[in-house]
Amino acid sequence: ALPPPSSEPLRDCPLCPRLVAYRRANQAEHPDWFNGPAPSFGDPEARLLVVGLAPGRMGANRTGRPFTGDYAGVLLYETLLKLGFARGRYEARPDDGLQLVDCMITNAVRCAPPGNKPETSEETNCRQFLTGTIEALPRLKVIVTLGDVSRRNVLRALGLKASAGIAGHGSEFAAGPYTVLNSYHCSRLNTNTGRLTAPMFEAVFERAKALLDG
Ligand code: DU
Ligand code: SF4
Repeated sequence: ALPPPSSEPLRDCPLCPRLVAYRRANQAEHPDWFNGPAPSFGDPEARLLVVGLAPGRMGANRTGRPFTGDYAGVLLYETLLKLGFARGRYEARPDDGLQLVDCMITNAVRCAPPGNKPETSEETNCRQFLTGTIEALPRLKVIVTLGDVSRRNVLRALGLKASAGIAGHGSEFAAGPYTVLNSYHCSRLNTNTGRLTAPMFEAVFERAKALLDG
C-alpha cells in the first residue's frame, strides 16, 4: 500500500515553479518574512477544518500562520473567538498566544500566489497536502470552505467531483464522511463590498457548532 499523503509540504517545496520564484523574490526583498508554504494551524484533535484559498503575500506569507496579518484574518479569528473555536486574543502575530479549540485552519494552496490568484496546476500540485491534512485529523466532522476554489479543492481532495458540491454562500452538503459548509471568502473585497457581512459569516460557524454539538 502507498504511504498516506503528507499533511505538510517541505519548507522548500519545489512543486510549483512560479510560486517558488515568488517565494525567492519575496525572500530577497524581505529576508525577515516567512516566505514559505504556510503550515496548517490549530488543534490536531479538531472536528472542524477551515480551508482558505492561499496565503496573502504580506499576511500569512510574512507571518507563517494562516490568515495572520491578512485583512481576512481579522473577521475569521474574531468569529472563531466569538463562537468558542478559539481562545486568547488575535493580535495579527504568530506569537500572540491565540489557540484554536476543536478547529484547524489550512489553505488549499500553501504558498502565496501573485495577486492572490493560484493557477489550476498549483491547486493540483498542492491538493495532496490538503488530502493529507484531512486524513491526519482523526475526529474531523465538518469542513468550512472559504470561497469556490476552496470548495472545489476540498471535494477533489476527497476524491469527489467538484460538481458533487453546491456552490454559493451557506450551502451545505455531505462529502464522504464529512459535512461541508460553504462560505464566501472573508477577503477584504467581499467584506468591503458587503457581499459577505459579519453576521453571514458567523451563521456558517454557528451551523458548524450546531452540527458538532448535535
Ligand atoms: O485582501 P485580504 O483580506 O488581506 O486577503 C488576502 C487574500 O488572501 C484574500 O483573498 C484572503 C486570502 N487568504 C487566504 O485565503 N488564506 C490565508 O491564510 C490568508 C489570506
Ligand atoms: Fe508546494 Fe503547495 Fe507551494 Fe506548490 S503551493 S510549491 S505544491 S507547497
